[in-house]
Amino acid sequence: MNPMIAALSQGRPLIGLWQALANAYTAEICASAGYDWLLFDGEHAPNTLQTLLAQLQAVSAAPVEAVARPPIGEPTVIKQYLDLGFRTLLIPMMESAEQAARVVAATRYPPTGLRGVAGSTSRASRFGADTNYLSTAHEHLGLILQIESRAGLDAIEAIAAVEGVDALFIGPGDLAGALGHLGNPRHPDVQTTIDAAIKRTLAVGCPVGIFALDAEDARRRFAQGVTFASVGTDIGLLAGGARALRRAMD
Ligand code: 3PY
Ligand code: MG
Repeated sequence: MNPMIAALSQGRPLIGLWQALANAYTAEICASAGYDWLLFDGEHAPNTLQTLLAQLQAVSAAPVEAVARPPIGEPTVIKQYLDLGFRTLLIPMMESAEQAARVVAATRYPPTGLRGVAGSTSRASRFGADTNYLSTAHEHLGLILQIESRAGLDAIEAIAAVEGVDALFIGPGDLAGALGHLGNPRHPDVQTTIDAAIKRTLAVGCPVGIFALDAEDARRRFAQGVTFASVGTDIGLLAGGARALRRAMD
């Protein structure tokens, strides 16, 4: 089983750090900091398959789950991420059970799904050294779908019920925009909507995670039953540290 999904099913809180610098060296630093998972962002960070590969290689020796977010939940992109060796994916902007089923199918080989077959040229199969890869790949995958729009909110139960969906993840940034509070995820309307989304996801027995706004927000969300939260970003740490040091010299 996928170790992150196994830990989530035991309800162990998993603390994550967002990786948006698109850089293997900084990813290696973050991988040594004790987080449970790192999110490599192909949606909003300037990543290519090559930069994602370098980051995955840089963290491979560390006891941290490398989660990747493709820019879109399309089969062509998903197979490239899986072939690189990412086994846990976070898919943005999920809005219906049909869409979720298509994403699940994109991660499974035929006859259950429609993932293309790279065979021994994929890093995921250790270049053919894992001779069972084609028949066992699905056992190691973790699939987390993002809820971050009104349509996504409406479909929480339906999306969570799709076989192969392991967890849902709330995106407060996009959700704030969708609810008319662009740039203000702390707005009370956004916060109460998130409270309800968490409750509804847990009520159908599905683990739920969130992009927490800060450590305090993460603690509050864990107390509500969220089992995985990113608590900051590499960019935030670098920018915050750089600005604070400069201010200290005023
Ligand atoms: C959001 O907040 O919209 C996300 O996708 C998490 O970064
Ligand atoms: Mg988003």
